[in-house]
Amino acid sequence: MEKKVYLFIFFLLSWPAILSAQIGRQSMNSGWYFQRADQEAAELVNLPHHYNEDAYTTSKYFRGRAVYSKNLTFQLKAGKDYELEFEGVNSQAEVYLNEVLVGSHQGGYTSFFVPLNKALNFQGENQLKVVVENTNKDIPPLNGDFSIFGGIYRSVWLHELAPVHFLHDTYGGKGVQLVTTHLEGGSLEAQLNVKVASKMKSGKMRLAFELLDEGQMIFSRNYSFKAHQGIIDRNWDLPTINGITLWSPEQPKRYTVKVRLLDAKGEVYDSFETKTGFRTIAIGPSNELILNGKPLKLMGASRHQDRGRAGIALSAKQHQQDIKIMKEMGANFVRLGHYPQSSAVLEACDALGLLVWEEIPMVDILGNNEIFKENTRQALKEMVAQHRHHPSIIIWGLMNEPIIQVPYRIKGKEAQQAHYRATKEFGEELQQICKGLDASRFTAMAFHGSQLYNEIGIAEVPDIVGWNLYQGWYGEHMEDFEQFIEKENQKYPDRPMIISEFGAGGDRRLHSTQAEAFDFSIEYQQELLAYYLPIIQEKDYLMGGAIWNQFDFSSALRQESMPHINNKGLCYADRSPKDVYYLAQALMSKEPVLHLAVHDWSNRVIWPQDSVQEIKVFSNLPEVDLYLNQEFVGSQKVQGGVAKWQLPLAEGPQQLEVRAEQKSISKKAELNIRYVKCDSGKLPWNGIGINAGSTAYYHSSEDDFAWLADYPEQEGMGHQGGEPYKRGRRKGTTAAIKGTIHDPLYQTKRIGEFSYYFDLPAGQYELRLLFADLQFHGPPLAYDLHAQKDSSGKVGNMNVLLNGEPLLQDFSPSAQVGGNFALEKIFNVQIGEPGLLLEFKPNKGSAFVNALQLYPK
Ligand code: GCB
Repeated sequence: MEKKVYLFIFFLLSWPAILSAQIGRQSMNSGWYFQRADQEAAELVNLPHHYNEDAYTTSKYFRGRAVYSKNLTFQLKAGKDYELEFEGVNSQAEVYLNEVLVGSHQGGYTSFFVPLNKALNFQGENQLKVVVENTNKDIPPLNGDFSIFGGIYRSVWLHELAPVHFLHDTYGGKGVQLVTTHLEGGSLEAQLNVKVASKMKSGKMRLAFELLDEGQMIFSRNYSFKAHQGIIDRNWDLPTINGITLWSPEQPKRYTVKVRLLDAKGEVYDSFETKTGFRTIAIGPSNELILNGKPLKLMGASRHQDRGRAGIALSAKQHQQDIKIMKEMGANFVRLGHYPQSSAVLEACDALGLLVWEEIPMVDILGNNEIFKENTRQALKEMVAQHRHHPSIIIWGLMNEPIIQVPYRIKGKEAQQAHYRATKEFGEELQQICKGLDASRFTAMAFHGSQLYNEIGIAEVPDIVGWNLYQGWYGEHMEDFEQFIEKENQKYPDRPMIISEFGAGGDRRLHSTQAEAFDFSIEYQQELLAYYLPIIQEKDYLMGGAIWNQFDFSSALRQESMPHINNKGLCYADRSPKDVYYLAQALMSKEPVLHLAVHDWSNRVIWPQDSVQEIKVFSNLPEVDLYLNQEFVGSQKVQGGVAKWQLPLAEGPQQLEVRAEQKSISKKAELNIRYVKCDSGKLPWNGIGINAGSTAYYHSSEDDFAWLADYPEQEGMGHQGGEPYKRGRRKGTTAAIKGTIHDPLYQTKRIGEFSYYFDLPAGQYELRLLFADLQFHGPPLAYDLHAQKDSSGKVGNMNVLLNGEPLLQDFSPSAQVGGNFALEKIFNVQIGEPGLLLEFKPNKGSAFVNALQLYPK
């Protein structure tokens, strides 16, 4: 209880604003020579730039050194001071001017300044060289589920400094801060803090402060001070400013702050201008967020900073677009996982009205040494200094799942315990540093669903405990989620709690009428979020939740259905929404939402057994009506954002329409249905494919071929015997399959002794059998198993018979190509009546097949 009272009082105070410099700044983004250490020739590039295209194709992407160089071509004025501002270089940088080291920086997500004068040549050429490294030995994060793209991936600016100018602090925070000391109703009390560097020995200076509302000045003041050589630190209490409209997600009201630095004659030396907003935050009696005196449930998603092939080298417009997509979804909250992001992101959150949790990249494990710790402290100090003026930020994140890697990296119980203690102690230190810098916001840490965080006491450290919970995904049962949070609330009723992550993978190529965890079907992702979201909204004791993740993102080390991509996004990497985006919208937005969730799977090539398809509508309207081919199907009440129909569908194009009479709105979509059957005497439309060992359909736009789920024989088609290959409770593997782009097709297989039958008309067919041994992990053995002894004991072999005749004998895919490698066998087969029977018979181990495909010739 004590803690809550403390929070309430402290956070009622508002936040400081720091204003950004506007004059004397030139872009340095164009025309850099770039060379990666492993490449022979330099190439000309523009910034933002990154050097890890390979993060999309290999987990062994380049981690190392690259050099960027360019000539400074600006007109330099003698007597002036110059400095460079780097908005972000991943992960460390050394800056050389004319071969003299003029600055360096550790940490890839915050900005830094480099003074140039000590090596500047005012007469001749100035060669600038930036040596970049994306290795992270002692720089957070040591580990993490995202790619560490190297490069100068945010903008670079050259600043020309006046003899008297605003001075940024050691951590890159700007030299002007407007700190709110009290805010009640529309009355603002604030302090203006200014740091100035002066080369002038004496002289009267004036500071002109203005606050503007839509271009109209609503407040102005002049403050005088005496210049002297060196650093001048001054604070002024502003008189109360009345009539302030508070900033909130619904009304992200911003004011323009202008501060100019002038001499007695009125000459302007430096100026700052920025947009800012005023709001209060507190934690209420039920641990809810109180914004401007009113409770507000935080609902939204997390966002990583990369975008498809552009990686992390993005324009301000691209960053803004992401925030716009989230705002349009109805989110009022974004977690910037797992590092400080571009100022363009935060400006967009200020402008559009999204509350922000921003965090430092202390992810997965603490580097228990002084260099790592110092780099982490620095990341925190820089994040707070550089972004504290954004009204959107309400939470500073200190650690994400900080002990998850301990069991894998630290051997021995005692050593592990010591590491847990060190992590807690360091957590306490970060908490203290953060509060010392900015007591006007909350701190949070995000924990994976382990009780260890409670046991080692680190859960007591931050103001808010974030839980990253994946019951029903990594964990077995979805329902365990509710149990987990209920228990936490019972045990720690005074602890503010937020669901900092929850989600499931979704791959538009995979669809299932029996969706299950780790099939990566679009349908399972929808089911999981349809379960979690309403619970998070309903539980009063939860401060809110952030879906993991708004966008599919790059994670070079991750494998799964789309190797190197984490596909838990509500949107694809190209930012187009998955249907599930509209579920989130239905549950978050105040605008009417009506969406037919059929866009991710509009071309359905399916078994006749699946002729009754579940059609879902995502909506926030109470009741919706469905029409099929202009005929009324029925009305449904919307529950938890979803209305569902089991709809028998005929073959061919089907026109769906959903209407919400209450709002007179409607949405239309077309579904194309094709049934694959071979008992009718006619040839299937363009062949048959079976995704063996999986209940998911697979349809890739790469070759527009639709593979059916692996169903037992019925009406002349399907398998008999065998079973899906399982590891534990999951079907198939998540390991990447080499030699193919169709990983999901190969990631499951049917094993044992089994057959497939197709009641096809007599004729000529092309038969393709697709194999990848998911149980063998060694290199390929010699082709002929009789000649080469199998020493692994795991390499099996099988016979495959076609209508009783041998098709493949003593056949072992792993002997030929090793494990997890795609091997395709193609046959021209002539069949007579009665159809095509394929038998898979084990010789050693079990027989298997990953997919099979038949084309009429
Ligand atoms: C987590 C991590 C996040 C991962 C996510 C996942 O708990 O915090 O970085 O990306 O799980 O998708 O597994």
